[in-house]
Amino acid sequence: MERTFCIIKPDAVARNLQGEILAMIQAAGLRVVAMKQIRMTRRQAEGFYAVHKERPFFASLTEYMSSGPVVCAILEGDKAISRYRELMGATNPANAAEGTIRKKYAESIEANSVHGSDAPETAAYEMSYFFNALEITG
Ligand code: FUP
Repeated sequence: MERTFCIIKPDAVARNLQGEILAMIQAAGLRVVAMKQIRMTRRQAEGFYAVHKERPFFASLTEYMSSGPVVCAILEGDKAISRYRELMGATNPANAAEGTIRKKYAESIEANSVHGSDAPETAAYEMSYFFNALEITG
């Protein structure tokens, strides 16, 4: 069993798509073991994306991620990290495969509807950034 961290981003929450995206995640066999809807401050978004702070898109990305509410969740399952990445699709929706969340819902490379951890180390950091032990159920 493996856990990964997921965000349903502001563009998707603004379009009331939380339920449809969670349905795709659950249909893929991933289980939700923690979940909440929050709105990040600019500073909190900068901390979350600290790994990208030298990238040209950092300012725009952190402004966007703090522009409205998001749903944060921890997903559990066999090979959860790679299975959820596959379900999300490519970062740029123009390159995302049919049947993926980004192909179906993403608006642009920035407003791309969902986030998912890319490795066990980033998953651990991201889960602990948003959830404490009491908020994670077995
Ligand atoms: P991903 O893991 O698919 O979310 O993609 P990255 O970690 O490469 O990028 C993180 C986020 O930065 C993306 F979800 C959207 C944003 N981004 C841009 O806004 N412009 C880019 O050129 C690349 C990424």
